[in-house]
Amino acid sequence: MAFIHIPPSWQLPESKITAERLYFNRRRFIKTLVGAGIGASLLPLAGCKKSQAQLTELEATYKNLSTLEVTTNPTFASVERPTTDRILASSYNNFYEFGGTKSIWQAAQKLPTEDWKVEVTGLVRNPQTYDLEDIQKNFPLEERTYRFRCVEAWSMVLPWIGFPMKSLLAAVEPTEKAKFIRFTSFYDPKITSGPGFSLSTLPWPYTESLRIEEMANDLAFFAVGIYGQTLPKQHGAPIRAVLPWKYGFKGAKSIVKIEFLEEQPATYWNTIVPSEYDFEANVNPDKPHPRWSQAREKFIAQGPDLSWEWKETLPYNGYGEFVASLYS
Ligand SMILES: Nc1nc2c(c(=O)[nH]1)N[C@H]1C(S)=C(S)[C@@H](COP(=O)(O)O)O[C@H]1N2
Ligand SMILES: [Mo]
Repeated sequence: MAFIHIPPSWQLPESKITAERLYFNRRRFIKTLVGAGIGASLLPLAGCKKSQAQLTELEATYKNLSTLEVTTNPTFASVERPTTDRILASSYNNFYEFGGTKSIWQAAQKLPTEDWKVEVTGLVRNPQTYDLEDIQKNFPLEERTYRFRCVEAWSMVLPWIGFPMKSLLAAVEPTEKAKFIRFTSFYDPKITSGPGFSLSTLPWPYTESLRIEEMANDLAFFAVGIYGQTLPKQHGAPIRAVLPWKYGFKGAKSIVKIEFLEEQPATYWNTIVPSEYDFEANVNPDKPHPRWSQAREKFIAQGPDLSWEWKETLPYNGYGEFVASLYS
């Protein structure tokens, strides 16, 4: 195996240094992930025409979804760009539990979503375990059309259905000690076969985290649906995080656990390559990724075959009026 230079710990900023991160970064991860992870193959499907058989199979992934009758939140009824065609959004995904390419929609159908439960635990006065019925009963659903920006410099506009994270805060009442929230995604090595390389060395399960103040922001959203129906598995059924001012990787899919913590936890991509995926991960056109510019994005809107239009990337993905004060 080729040797890849890993900077010694004294070259990393102090804040990045924990025993766990050093262990993962230096001993195992970077050598398999640089060149194989996020961003390695932008738009690998470009130029590929979907066959009729593929289109039929893709549409079959919507067959068992339920229709959700919800009202649109008028503040988020639309953005200045067209909504991405459903067929594109559901066939161009990141979900490393089911593969390291954008074409995981077939593999993701193995995700078992029956009897799903979400445990809400940690520093809260009122811990809960919700099933999906409880969620619908406790949290009125609404539709919000949000811009979506992946750290790999592609973007979409997606019509999510769900509820604001601040409603969950009100329901479980975090204690004064709670400073961070951590989302944990479904993981079962018998089912989530991973991206096909270094499965046992990746920091599964996928986790992501926010500061409590970020979770309390009006934009932070749990999605249980998209395009008027429950989420197809490839989008992270049955419940996932949507944080439109941050890069897409902060939006953990298929959440099974939500924990309130005192300390900032390690998270999946930040553990693997901290120099490329910082904890905050706010969309920022002026801060290039070490391997590419973030000034522009490939906006993916019209299908069924993949194509895009270059657009300028906006600070906070266009949501500065809602979130900039969190970072001043
Ligand atoms: N559990 C889990 N959540 C995840 C990912 C993942 O690989 N696993 N990928 C992230 C990334 S990089 C992006 S861009 C979005 C993609 O969401 P979408 O496929 O629904 O568009 O999911 C995020 N959430
Ligand atoms: Mo992403």
